Amino acid sequence: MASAAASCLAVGLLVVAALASAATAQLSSTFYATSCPNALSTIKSGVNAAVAQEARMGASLLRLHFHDCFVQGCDASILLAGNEQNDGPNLSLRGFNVIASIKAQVEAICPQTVSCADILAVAARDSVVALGGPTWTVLLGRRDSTTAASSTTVSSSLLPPSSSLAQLISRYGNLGLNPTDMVALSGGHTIGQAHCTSYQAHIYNDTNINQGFAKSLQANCPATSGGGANVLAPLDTQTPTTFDNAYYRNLLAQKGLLHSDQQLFNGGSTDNTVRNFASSATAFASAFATAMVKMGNISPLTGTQGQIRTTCSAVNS
Ligand code: HEM
Ligand SMILES: *[C@@H]1O[C@H](CO)[C@@H](O)[C@H](O)[C@H]1NC(C)=O
Ligand SMILES: CC(=O)N[C@H]1CO[C@H](CO)[C@@H](O)[C@@H]1O
Repeated sequence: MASAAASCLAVGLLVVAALASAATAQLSSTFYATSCPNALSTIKSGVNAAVAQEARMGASLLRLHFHDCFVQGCDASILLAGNEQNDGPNLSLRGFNVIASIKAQVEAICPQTVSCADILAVAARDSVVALGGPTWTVLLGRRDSTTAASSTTVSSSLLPPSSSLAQLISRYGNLGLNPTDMVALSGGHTIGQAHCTSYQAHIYNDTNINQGFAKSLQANCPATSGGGANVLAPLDTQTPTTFDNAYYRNLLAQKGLLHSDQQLFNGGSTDNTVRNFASSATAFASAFATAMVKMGNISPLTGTQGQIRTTCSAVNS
């Protein structure tokens, strides 16, 4: 009796949950459990090999998933050659070959089963773990788009590093991510590198920057327009290949590399969240994991929508 009542209740709850989320995701952690039980271990091996060869690749793979989700939803449109990859805000995306190689290995064991969008989501998680960060359960079942986003969609979806706090809060808010999620996800900048052109204005023109830090960056990044095109600096100057909370301590010291980074700690509404993540590695780890799952839920294609691409860089012919 009790168990019948319980399962009745469970079915009732399932129906309510299904109705409530009908317009959003229908993702599940066990999506490939029977159709491709070795999918996740195959992706993990590929990521670990790539990160062992070059630690920065972990940052590049995390960024690919972020860009994918912010532009037209997590549908691997970012991987379609040509369009999105060549738009301004995508400046310097990398890791396409690593994803292509992982996809080929997954196709070899389970043809046309595992989407490129899911590979990106799992690779982002495995990259963070490989660099010492938190883990989380990745929800799966995304399908791949059959169209790339237009360049106007890309520009309006991704924000430039000159963005203000209000612009950041608003853009994330439109995608269902609250200011705490926004501050947590920005902690992705605890790894990886940026080009001089991305932080030039901040180190020459902003006043909310540590002067010694600004001077040391200016030594390699000239103020001239288009200058230092190939110059890179770490987004987290302390520990650029470790996924930790040093990014937030940098912000407290006015050592954010990008104007948009320092906006999170500049006398505004997110200051306390930055202080919290700077002093508590576990608070950051838990907020980051939560926010990554939310980001991974942005407008996925599910069911019979889209397709499972056989090659991530091209729509199936
Ligand atoms: C909307 C706010 C954001 C802005 C304005 C922003 C901006 C940037 C810029 C300008 C770069 C450097 C590009 C270059 O100069 O080559 C960069 C790199 C990076 N971003 Fe963001 N980003 C944002 C959010 C995020 C989020 C949410 C994540 C991940 C959760 C992320 C992860 C990364 C990583 C890992 C890199 C380094 C990539 C590499 O070394 O290859 N970013 N970002
Ligand atoms: C600094 O600001 C001035 C005035 O707005 C502008 O002309 C110049 O290009 C900026 N410098 C950099 C490096 O962005
Ligand atoms: C990897 C990639 O396609 N990067 C492009 C991003 O956008 C810039 C500016 O349009 C291009 O120069 C890059 O080639």
